[in-house]
Amino acid sequence: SWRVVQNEKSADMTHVLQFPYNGEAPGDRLIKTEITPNKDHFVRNHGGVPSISADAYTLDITGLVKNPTTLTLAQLQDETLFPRQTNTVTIQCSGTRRIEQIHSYPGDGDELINAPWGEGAISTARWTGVSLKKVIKHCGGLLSPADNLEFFGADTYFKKGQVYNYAVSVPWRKVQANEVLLAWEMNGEPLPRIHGYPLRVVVFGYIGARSVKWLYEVRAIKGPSEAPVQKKEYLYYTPQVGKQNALYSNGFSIQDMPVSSAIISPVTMDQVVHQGRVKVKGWAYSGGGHWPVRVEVSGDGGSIWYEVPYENMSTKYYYAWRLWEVDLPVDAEGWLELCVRTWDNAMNTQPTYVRSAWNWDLHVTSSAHRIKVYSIN
Ligand code: MTE
Ligand code: MO
Repeated sequence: SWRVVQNEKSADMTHVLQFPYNGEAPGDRLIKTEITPNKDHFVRNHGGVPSISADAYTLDITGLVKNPTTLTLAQLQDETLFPRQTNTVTIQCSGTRRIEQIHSYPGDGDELINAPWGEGAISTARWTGVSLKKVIKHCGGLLSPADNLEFFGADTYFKKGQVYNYAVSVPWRKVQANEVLLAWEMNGEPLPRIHGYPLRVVVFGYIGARSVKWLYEVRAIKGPSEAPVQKKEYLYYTPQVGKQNALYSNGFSIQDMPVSSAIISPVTMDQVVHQGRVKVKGWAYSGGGHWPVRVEVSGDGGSIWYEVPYENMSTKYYYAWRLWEVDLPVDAEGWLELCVRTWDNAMNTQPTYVRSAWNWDLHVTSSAHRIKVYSIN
């Protein structure tokens, strides 16, 4: 695994966990370009990195489909069978900015190690592959009562003394909307091994956990997957739930990612020397088929908000983040709290404080992002 990491990722990635390997791009490298270079795309792994030969690779379509089918990679790439599709899509881990929840209150701790992500568990790529909808159609469609598709990854992971393949599911209506891609290319290159070579799922606007890497089977089922990652992880609990009363049924399954944003530059504790202004930069994203339309930044902890000029926001894609920057007027000296909040096209915005959305598994830290800087005028 380390050889793969060294070959495929930038040498200075911030290692959020060493094993399984989890990393994010350091500092403002994350937002140098709206399409993240493959070497800087964050990595989230539950286990090791499988080594799969593209020549020997097959994808099994099983379960409640009319004609269960096995497809080679060459067949999936055959444009006489399936039209090829490229989409610019942001993948965001629901652990993004978890460190703020940990600082607010780490809770009782799950039996899992929750990776202490910063602002970088989100990245954007141009993914090329085939729409899963077309592949299911090729197999003659679903049989009643199938309403979900389960994805199996070739990596194994441990939970409570048992070994599982990574498996999750998405509802069929998500696939029908052409928002689920089976991708073999990332930014015009074959999928790097660490990102799921030779084939992965990319689910637009959903939590990253559904975008299964090293995909080897798609199974049509009734109801969501019973696999532990689907059923026991990525649940959103109320603030009253902790170790003593955490019933999985008290959490709901996280799917669409909400609107959120982060300041990437300056960083917390920076000394900002300015002439009544400070340059602030970051990202803004909304899942579920929404996109950011307005970013607002405040230099006083959120009393007065300044709109980021629209021309200072990067390209609008339906399924990707937007980078932004602004020269924020700041007339105070001393410690300042800079913060950002974003509105999406459905008029959703972010919770005000991290504590008001604290949850036991420390997922989806989407509150206004706040950093402290020292200002010298
Ligand atoms: N797929 C497999 N097979 N195994 C995994 O551990 N992690 C998921 C998802 N797909 C995972 C997986 C999670 S939680 C996220 S956030 C994304 O992959 C991250 O994708 P990336 O590593 O390409 O950035
Ligand atoms: Mo994730």
